[in-house]
Amino acid sequence: MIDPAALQQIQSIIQNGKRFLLTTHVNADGDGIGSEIALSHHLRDLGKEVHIFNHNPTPENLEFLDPRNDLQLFEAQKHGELVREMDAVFILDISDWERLRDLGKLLRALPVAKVCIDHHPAEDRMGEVDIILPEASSTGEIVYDLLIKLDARLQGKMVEALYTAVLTDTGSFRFSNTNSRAHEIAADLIARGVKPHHIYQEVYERQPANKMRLLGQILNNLNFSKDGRLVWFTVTQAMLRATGTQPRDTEGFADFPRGIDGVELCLMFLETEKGQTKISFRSKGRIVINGLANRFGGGGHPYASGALVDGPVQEVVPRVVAEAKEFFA
Ligand SMILES: [Mn+2]
Repeated sequence: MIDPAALQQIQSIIQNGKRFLLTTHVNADGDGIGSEIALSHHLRDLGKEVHIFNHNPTPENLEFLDPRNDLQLFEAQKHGELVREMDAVFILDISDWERLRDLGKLLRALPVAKVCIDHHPAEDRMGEVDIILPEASSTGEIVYDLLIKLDARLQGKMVEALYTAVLTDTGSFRFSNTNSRAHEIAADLIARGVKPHHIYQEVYERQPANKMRLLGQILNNLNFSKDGRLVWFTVTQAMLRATGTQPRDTEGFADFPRGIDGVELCLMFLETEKGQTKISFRSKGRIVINGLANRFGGGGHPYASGALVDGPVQEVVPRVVAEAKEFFA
């Protein structure tokens, strides 16, 4: 439930502002991008000027949401001045300044109205208005509720974007965050014109063959422990080079081994270009793992978390696996 006072504040921020900036976390996903697109359409319907700045190029499977190329790659040099001219900022699907990189630094110091909408358990206070609802399936769910309350005209790309947000963040309505609200919203969006098979094809059935080859290698080399309840794998830069893939192609891979009977916890270790280790923690729902992610400087949801650790995979993997094993005691 969106707090009525927060809703009123947002209404006045929108009413009083002319130029709006929208952003989301690094490695923007369907939820972040879907939320940006939906909200941007509403603001434009009201005659507002909208700029959407992200930190990475839009993943190919989400490009269908942005036929006009509204999503821009933020460059501090090029866009700094424009950002300073904004009347208000919407920060979506993230409540951590660090994960807004250079743009975060700039925004944090900027004396403009900031609205943060997120469903991750929050660390920082981000804006004048923070709508942080960890019980929501997705940021898309909160943005949908907000847009309904704002009497937005929900149609076209807006409904596709919201559907994509809920669909992707619930793992196609499979994960533990899938709630009745997510289904109700999906049903309403379908009634408003979304074609589920169309969205599914765009999001999930246009993957590059190279990505599947990389996945094949990974599935062939899974490591098991604790009687098959703990599974982990490593993706090295060498594997990416050999298959002609990018780090972003590993999106969703951490969820694959969940399909194996008996698996309770899956860890994916991704070697970054700079030699750090990016960890994805996925639990099937018995073990709460954001505490484990916290120990390595990360965070997230109880059953889906992440961390970025300074240190090479060879060193980080054994350390994290050893600590993960303690969760099975
Ligand atoms: Mn999300």
